[in-house]
Amino acid sequence: MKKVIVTAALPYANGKLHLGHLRSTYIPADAFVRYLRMKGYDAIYICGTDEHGTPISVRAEQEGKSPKEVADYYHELIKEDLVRMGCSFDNFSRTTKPLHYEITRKFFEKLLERGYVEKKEVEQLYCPKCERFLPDRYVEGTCPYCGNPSARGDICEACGRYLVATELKDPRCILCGTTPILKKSEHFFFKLSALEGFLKKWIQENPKLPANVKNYVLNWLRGGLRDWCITRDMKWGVPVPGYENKVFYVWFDAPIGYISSTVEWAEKKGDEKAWEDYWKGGGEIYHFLGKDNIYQHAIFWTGMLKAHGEFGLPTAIVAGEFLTLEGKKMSKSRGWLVEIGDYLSRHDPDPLRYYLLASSPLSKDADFSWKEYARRNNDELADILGNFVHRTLTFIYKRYGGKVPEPKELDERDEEILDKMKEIVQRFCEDMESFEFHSAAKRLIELAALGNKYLNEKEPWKKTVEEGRTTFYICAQLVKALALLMAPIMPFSAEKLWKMLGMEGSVHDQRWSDISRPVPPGTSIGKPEPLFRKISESEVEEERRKLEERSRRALYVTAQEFARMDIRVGEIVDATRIDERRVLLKISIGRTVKQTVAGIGEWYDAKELVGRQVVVLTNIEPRRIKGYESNCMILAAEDGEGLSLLVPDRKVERGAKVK
Ligand code: B3M
Ligand code: ZN
Repeated sequence: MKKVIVTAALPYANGKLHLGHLRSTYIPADAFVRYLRMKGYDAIYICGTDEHGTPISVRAEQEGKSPKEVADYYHELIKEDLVRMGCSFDNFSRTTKPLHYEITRKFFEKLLERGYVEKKEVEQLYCPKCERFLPDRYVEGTCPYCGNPSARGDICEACGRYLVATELKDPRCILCGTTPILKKSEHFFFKLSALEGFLKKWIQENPKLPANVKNYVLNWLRGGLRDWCITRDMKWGVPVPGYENKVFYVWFDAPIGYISSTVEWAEKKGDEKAWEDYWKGGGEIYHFLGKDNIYQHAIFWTGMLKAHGEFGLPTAIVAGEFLTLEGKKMSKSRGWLVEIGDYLSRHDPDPLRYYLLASSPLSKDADFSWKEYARRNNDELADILGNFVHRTLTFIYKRYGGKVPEPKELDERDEEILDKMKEIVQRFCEDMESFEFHSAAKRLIELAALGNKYLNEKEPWKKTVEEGRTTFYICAQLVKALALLMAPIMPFSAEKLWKMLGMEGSVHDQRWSDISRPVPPGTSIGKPEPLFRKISESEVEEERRKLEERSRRALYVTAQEFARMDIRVGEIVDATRIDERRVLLKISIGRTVKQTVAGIGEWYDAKELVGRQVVVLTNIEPRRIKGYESNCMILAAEDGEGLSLLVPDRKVERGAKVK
């Protein structure tokens, strides 16, 4: 049996997933693996959460939690959402498991041994105020390639380029806004430059690589490849052997997670070596991911696999482009998104799976709108597919005592319908194999529409029960084929239909090759029930209202939130410079022990500050900066000329509340 491994990008365990994730990655991968299983392949779906890197540690720092706590929380939520959406994972692991640490370390050692990794001393961005290196998301700046002003230290989300933090223009520390300095540190580099020729050829010549992926990568490759720094100076991550405060870069350990999740799957199965057939035994490897992950998979990961030497290379990398919501870019901070859990609290998974697959090719951007979603659900799923199934089954139920009738001799049209059915199934399979999921989803409706047309032509309701036998026999065959086509796309409804049709076993255990094996006459069907629920106009309005409200809420600071800020007028009683660059001032305010370390030394002289009244946020979470406690924040305005302290426009009582 052919071994196939299908992976979906490991979601960062730092937030809930939304419709965009489902569309680009998890639903297409699931439809694909379900399709392959029905082909009789030994296909497994492997995933897990990506729990390292600055995406998690930044979030943890902002919430005052440990990275592990954040990851524990989101791992469960993410897994539950995906499983409820029908994702049929064979294993869903975590990159914080000891097994993953061990496999990552071994992978690294192998690369070292084969000469693909070298140690270099390099200059890294360092925040003098926070006294720490600023890896990846700890620094923001302007992208040198596309000018996006909020590019991060490792990636520009606007142009998709992988960046090196030191090439950012106007970099700033995301914790305190300070301009970082360069500081030397020892790091490991993966020799990507040595693999440039190989990667170029591999991408050009890979017949299964979709065009969008190929084009992106070839375009990036034109700029040449630089060696890639795979370690970071921080605590959260897979430790680099032999160092205290150094971990692997998250994009080094995360894809190794595909392997460690497969190893875990084999161990759980009690067949420890079972994973090797997939990764080492010439199995096929399909990676599904969002378009912002193309570079890392096509270049870093493929390069790592090649350099390691013992594993197969990806058969294909399938990348889903972005999903907009009601025509606008989705945004967490602006509250413009629909979370999976929220969707599932009011709707079924299948219509969404169908919509996300059918709405546009995976290699093109798509839009989700509630109106269009309801239209597709109502017009296509309920009125065409559901309608044909329901007509057929209720007729059989009522007129034929709930048993699929014995056909009489088939006429030309009957034969033609069966041929067309096989042809549509054939096309469906071709679409699935070339990742044209939108086209495959349409075949489903095409087949149901054919059934409706056939019924309307035959008008069996105008005939006697006896005369209608052949027609309903043929319709039962179409219903069975529909259940099969639905299985990868709408797994829950497909199973429901399979049972209603009175078929044995699960629809998910069927094979495409069984398509022409007829539903035997005499098969007892169950009581027909509608497969799809219509979505009303008022529901659409309600969903839109919810969305608008969510984004309004995200925009505003509530009165309660504002009330939590204790802002007061205070008098500076002492100010001293504390760094040689004369930027940082340690300032004491009032007679209480409020003290802050502020980067205003460029604009204010320490001495002239003493005695002045300033506006202070007094209950900001205390931090240590340069070894000093900083437990309040002085407010200032910033413009092109620099900083200007906010001051009351007459002398007010010390401690006066600002509201
Ligand atoms: N966690 C990026 C993301 O969630 C990253 C994928 C890893 S796949 C190995 O967008
Ligand atoms: Zn800083």
